[in-house]
Amino acid sequence: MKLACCSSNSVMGSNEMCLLLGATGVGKTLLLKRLQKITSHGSSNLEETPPTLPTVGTNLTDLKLKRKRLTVRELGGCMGPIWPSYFTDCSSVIFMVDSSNITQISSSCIQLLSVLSAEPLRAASVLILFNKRDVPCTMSLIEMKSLFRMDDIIASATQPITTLELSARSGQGLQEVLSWLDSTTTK
Ligand SMILES: Nc1nc2c(ncn2[C@@H]2O[C@H](COP(=O)(O)OP(=O)(O)O)[C@@H](O)[C@H]2O)c(=O)[nH]1
Ligand SMILES: [Mg+2]
Repeated sequence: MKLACCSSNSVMGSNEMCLLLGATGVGKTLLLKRLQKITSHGSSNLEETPPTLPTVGTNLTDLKLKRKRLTVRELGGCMGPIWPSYFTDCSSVIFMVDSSNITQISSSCIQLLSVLSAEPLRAASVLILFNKRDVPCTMSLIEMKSLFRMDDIIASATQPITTLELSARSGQGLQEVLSWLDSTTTK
């Protein structure tokens, strides 16, 4: 297990902060590794899937985007009860869902609703990622959004919400995630 790991070049406090939330095993750490590789090496060669360890504590990654620098803070799924202590001073939130794990949908939905109703996040930009699109027989985006009642969630949320399909393994959707991160504005 990886304990409270921070990337070595993290410059906490000086960058805009994005929180990366979601249940254990949805693919948060792999997403960060992919984004860091693309932004630091300009490489889109994603043939190999780097190994990930369960994140315990928080994992900070700095990204150099086209328009700005950004720090992404992954919070391990098992830290759910203390996620709110990280809600201040963040301008955007990525909430990740494993599209191949139907048993996680209701708990993910409850976690998402509690994130969206948190006062410090009422003006944050929110990206909901349906990951693991490469796994055979996953539900379609339309089916996932329907199970989450996403239209109702978006209509009642105070935040601007974007939804995207992703495969952190194959790379599908990674460029869209980078574009979204680059386009969010600071509170
Ligand atoms: N098939 C597939 N596996 C993935 C994908 N994203 C992550 N994984 C795998 O899911 C497992 C958990 O990933 P990890 O990034 O550690 O999840 P985290 O707990 O949310 O940080 C690892 O074995 C990853 O390789 C994906 O898009 N497709
Ligand atoms: Mg992790």
